[in-house]
Amino acid sequence: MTPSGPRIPFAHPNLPSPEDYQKRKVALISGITGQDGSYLTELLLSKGYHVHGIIRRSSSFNTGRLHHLYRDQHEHPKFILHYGDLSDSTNLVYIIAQVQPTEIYNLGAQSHVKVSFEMAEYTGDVDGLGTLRLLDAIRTCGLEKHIRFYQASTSELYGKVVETPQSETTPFYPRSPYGCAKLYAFWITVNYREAYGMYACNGILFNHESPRRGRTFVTRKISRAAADISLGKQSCLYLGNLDAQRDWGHASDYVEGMWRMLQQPSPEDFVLATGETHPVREFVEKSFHELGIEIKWRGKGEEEEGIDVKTGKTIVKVDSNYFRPAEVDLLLGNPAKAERLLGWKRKVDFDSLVKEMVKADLQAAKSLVEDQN
Ligand code: NDP
Ligand code: GDR
Repeated sequence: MTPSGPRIPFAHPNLPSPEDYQKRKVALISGITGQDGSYLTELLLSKGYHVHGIIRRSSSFNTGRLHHLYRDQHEHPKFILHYGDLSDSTNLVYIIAQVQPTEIYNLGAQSHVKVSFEMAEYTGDVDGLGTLRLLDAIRTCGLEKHIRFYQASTSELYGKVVETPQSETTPFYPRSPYGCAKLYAFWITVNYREAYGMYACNGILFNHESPRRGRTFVTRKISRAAADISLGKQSCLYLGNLDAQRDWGHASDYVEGMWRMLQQPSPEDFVLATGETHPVREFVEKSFHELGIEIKWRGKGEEEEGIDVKTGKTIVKVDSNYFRPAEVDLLLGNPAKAERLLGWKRKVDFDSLVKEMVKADLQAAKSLVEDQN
């Protein structure tokens, strides 16, 4: 017996074959207002896609990262935003039925690991069950053979170090409610691929950053603070674990990999990473160095601080409030499969990433100072 599942309240009565349907190139992005959503939108618009995004209703402005792309839909009918939420199944069904996308990129998530310890149930609901809701919405619309689905999986699945470098075959051992929710999302994506023949892929992406990175993630927190400290607008940067090591790439490279995953003859899961790892401490040193400030470290553990060599002032301090109940000590990815099968390779290296982020934050901080004068 072939499993078929619920049928078909909304599906188009004259649905073309999956091959003909795919020719339309219509993308739907959850999490479009986030860092990756904005770079992916740029990429897909440049490739001639119609791009639809799901945005959350908010009392304050949350579309800043799309500002340079968005025009009123009367002027720019190729880019349309819809109100929605990964916790609202009916809304997801409605959007998919209306948009009839050829590709869905599920980037929406409560994506902050530390926050997930404080909002564990919510994170499980949105990051874990939210993925199920989207997959089921596709089936409810009768489009499971027509839509290609990308799931934003993460190197946080590896968590506790079992082996390095981490690849598609490394066992998972998540270390946070976020990692556990994303583990469910990973497997439900695999399960729907196997159970219903859906074209559904997991991109297991290692950390990727940019000037558009959220301000509470460590790289952006550092680049902003370094800029502000160099201008005398802030005196000290407070951080948690300086010894955690991450495989940091640039978001613009990684969205290219997401797109490539959905252009293959058959769906598979892929790691995207740089193959290099660096401690948080090095990101701090390099950021200040870009601004002509050299740091020397003094003390250990919770007492550690970074001193400006020239002035003798403390400009970095450890604050244990930023430690996590369980930490992921080391991430180092092996992108060999993506390089071989997708022809993907990161373009931006670690030093260029730090430079770009610090430069952008310095410029922003300077123009704010000018505005205030
Ligand atoms: P961001 O935190 O910048 O963006 C998250 C997006 O999800 C925002 O658009 C946010 O909307 C939206 N969102 C949050 N909650 C909901 C909800 N309940 N319903 C619908 N949308 C929601 O993340 P990134 O762009 O950095 O990451 C994109 C995805 O990739 C995430 O799923 C993340 O977990 C994953 N990932 C990220 C990596 C990275 O290094 N950046 C690495 C590996 C995976 P709003 O703007 O309104 O808050
Ligand atoms: P991460 O990113 O948890 O890897 O998740 P984050 O930048 O938050 O932390 C990286 C490492 O830096 C240490 N750290 C601090 N982190 C923050 N945020 N603030 C601090 O003050 C601080 N001090 C030290 C952390 O302990 C950690 O070890 C990101 C998110 O984008 C996830 O959504 C994504 O899945 C993973 O990357 C891959």
